[in-house]
Amino acid sequence: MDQKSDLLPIAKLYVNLSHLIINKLIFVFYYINPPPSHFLSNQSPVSHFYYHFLSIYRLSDRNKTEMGATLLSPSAFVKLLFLALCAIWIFPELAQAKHAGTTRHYKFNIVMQNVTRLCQTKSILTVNGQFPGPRIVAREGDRLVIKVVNKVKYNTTLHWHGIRQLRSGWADGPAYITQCPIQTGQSYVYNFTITGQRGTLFWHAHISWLRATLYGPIVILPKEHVPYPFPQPFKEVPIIFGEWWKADTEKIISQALQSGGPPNISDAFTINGLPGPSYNCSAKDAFKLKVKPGKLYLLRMINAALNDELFVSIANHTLTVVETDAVYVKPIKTNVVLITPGQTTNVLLKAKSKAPTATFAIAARPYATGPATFDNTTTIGILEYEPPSPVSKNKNKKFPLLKPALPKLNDTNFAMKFSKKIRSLATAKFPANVPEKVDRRFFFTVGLGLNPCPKNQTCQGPNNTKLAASVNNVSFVQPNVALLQAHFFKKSKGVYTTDFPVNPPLKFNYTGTPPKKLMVNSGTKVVVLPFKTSVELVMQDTSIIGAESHPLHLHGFNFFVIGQGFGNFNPNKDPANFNLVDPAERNTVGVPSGGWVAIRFLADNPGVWFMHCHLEVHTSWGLKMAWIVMDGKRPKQKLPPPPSDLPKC
Ligand SMILES: [Cu+2]
Repeated sequence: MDQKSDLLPIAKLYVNLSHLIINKLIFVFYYINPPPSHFLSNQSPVSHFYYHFLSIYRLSDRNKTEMGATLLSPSAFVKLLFLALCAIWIFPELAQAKHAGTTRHYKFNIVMQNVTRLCQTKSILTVNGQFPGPRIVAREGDRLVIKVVNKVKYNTTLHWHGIRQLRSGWADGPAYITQCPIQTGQSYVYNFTITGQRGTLFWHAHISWLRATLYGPIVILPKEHVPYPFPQPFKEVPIIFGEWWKADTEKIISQALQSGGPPNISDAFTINGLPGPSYNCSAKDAFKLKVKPGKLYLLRMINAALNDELFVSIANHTLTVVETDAVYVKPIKTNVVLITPGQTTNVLLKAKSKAPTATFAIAARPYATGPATFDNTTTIGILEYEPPSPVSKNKNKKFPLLKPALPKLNDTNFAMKFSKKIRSLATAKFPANVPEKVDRRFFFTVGLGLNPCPKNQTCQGPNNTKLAASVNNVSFVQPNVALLQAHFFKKSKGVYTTDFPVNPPLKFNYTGTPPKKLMVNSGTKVVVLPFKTSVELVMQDTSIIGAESHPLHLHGFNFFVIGQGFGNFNPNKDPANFNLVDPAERNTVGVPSGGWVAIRFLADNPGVWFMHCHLEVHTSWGLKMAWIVMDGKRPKQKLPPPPSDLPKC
């Protein structure tokens, strides 16, 4: 044997080790210290390793990680790194061997953590003690393997909001829909591949109201060497909006469901977990975005609030929307973005060419249309310019904070106009594959309703009733086992029925004076679709109890928003105006308050797919249903069996 073949296995080991470490770390550091754009978009081996080394050096320097990646001691780390770099230097062809996608491993420990906001310390559910939770960073085509260990007293699940989950429905996450919850002390590995998606999404708990604090961003970068269809930003920053209660949110929703009245409203909104200076004791608890003059920033906005759509604006700056729900859109210049819970919006922010003598509020407050009271406060983050040179005579001077004008709280006209502006790129590279023919048409009313008060109880809904919500007047009853298991193992009897109504059971003037009969029906009903059914669905808001905008979220698919309007949908006139050319492609759409929206999707993903209002209070009241998409004939059109660690109920 010659020396080289003797060395080869060792070198391979080093290469593998270095790749493992480097792949993990580059993503940790991408955001802490973004590389000049060419490092990620057009990597030469030299720039690649220069940046990796920089990242790793900084990491051992700070001894801090965002991903829960295991850290070695600095000295062991440097040794390992040295060996890894040597191996790559000796066998560069090994380092450059490309594969289809990387597998990225994460460990998410669900643990309690004390957090202080608004002068009050509270024990909240977190992932790895972080709030907001850790960022997942991957590329299109990568596989994610996320081990979730439940170390809290609540049973929980996590959902990867907006991920298509092609033939991986067991990893979708909504409790009692695709899985039983992960019980205390148990774990579950979510394993799925990101196919055909790039942009911003997020993960959140999907049981009861646990997502109030259990959430974090998912950043999907394009495949290597694939540029954005917009100028390369200097830096990318996730901006995740949340909603904060001083009290225990689990108690709030359980009391509300018990009494039948509306749940208590939140005490604050947050930007990256921080409420900002408009709230008591929060002047220092503000998110700060530091920018350099003249540079371009990509803000990855996510609305993870429980119950409120949000208007967002930055004082004296224009934003350009370039992507929604992980789909590129035709660029839209705007001063205000509307973002519903469940939606994500990437915007470009061009910093002014000279550092101004002011700071600028990043402000968000609700767009609210419903009959109930809501949290009408404003959260503020601060946009600051870094002086061009390190020494500045203004360093200690306090600049004024300029605030943006936001639309009025119930500005439905703004909401409709903004929603209509969002269009797919519809180019050869990024086509809008709108289903042209339609196999099945559905018309769903969505809105509020009432349940009778149980005997021997007084209820806090209107006229001693309990508030409820429904789709086609069916208020969804959560089963005791997961629908997907019942479906897959053909044990649906007693779990669900397949008679979900295709049309409203009662026709009425949906947006006019509501009918006298306001009581909802209850049941666990689903719609069954053969594989590759092309679906057209019109969702119509009702004025029962009160008209309201409902952000409807569909799991497992993106849909095309082909039409929307005020009043009642007219099946004879409105389809003529449907946009089948460049409609928005999304996973969450606001059903306009007192209006309707029409969507199309191709049911090409076998499994059980939840569809629900992303205002959590409405989901709690029953504004949810499920689609069952059957297997196709070919092996690659079938849902594989569940993983062995699928939680048991
Ligand atoms: Cu709703």
